[in-house]
Amino acid sequence: MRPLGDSPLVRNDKTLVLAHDHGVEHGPKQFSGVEDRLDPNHVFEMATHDAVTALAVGKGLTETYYPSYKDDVNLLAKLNGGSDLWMGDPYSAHNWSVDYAAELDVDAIGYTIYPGVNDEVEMFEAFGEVQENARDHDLPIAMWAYPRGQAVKEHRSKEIIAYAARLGLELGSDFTKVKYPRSKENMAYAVQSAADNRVLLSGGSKTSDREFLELVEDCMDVGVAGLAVGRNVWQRENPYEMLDMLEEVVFEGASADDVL
Ligand code: FBP
Repeated sequence: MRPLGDSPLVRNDKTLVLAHDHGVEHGPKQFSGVEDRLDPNHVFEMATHDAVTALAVGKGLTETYYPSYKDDVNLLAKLNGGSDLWMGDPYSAHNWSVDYAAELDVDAIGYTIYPGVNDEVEMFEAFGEVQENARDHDLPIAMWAYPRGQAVKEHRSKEIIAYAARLGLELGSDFTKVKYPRSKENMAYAVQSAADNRVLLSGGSKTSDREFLELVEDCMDVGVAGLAVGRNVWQRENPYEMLDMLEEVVFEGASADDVL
């Protein structure tokens, strides 16, 4: 595993990224029932919870809100993204640079790739540049590895998620965020496929407390390095209660039963 020095992203060898790029990826409909969170201050405030080792947001939220939270929030700069209005082949447009993110004093870089899409070549090349630039600035980089495209019939299958995890190792990420491949055994295979790379579970749409915490427990059991979770935290009526429970399951090895 590439050492990360004293990166604030890691605590007891584990990581919890609060992902909040949904305003780009899915738009305001994601805030239905929790409209107060359309104000990003609420989510920056959540990211001050001890369980959160980094908050992943894009350029606009970083420029506008991060200056007020710099002392209390570690920021993971999500450099690319795309709206769900786009009807073409999946693509994630790069709209700010590592240099600019470093100027804004962020703690880490995040970048999506869609292996298998028609533009895979461009996405891999772009990731290569971003990765080297992140190294120049000594910033850890997290890859959102989401296989898509015509050859990907089932994007959460055992082999596809293991392939996504492996790509993180091969292309030089420090963390690789993958979707849950439908079983604990399949996740164990993804972790094994990633060898020394740190695999993060992508949270997914909001489920019950028990369902989500049992999923997290299963993933931690098989060697996942932590989570990059959005909706299962910030869409909750009481996100702080969930963060309290996640803190114990992710960093202290508690079970879902222990914390519920
Ligand atoms: P969630 O935990 O809410 O699933 O967030 C993780 C994430 O990767 C976000 O960073 C991103 O906005 C979203 O999932 C993409 O989800 P989808 O693949 O469903 O568009």
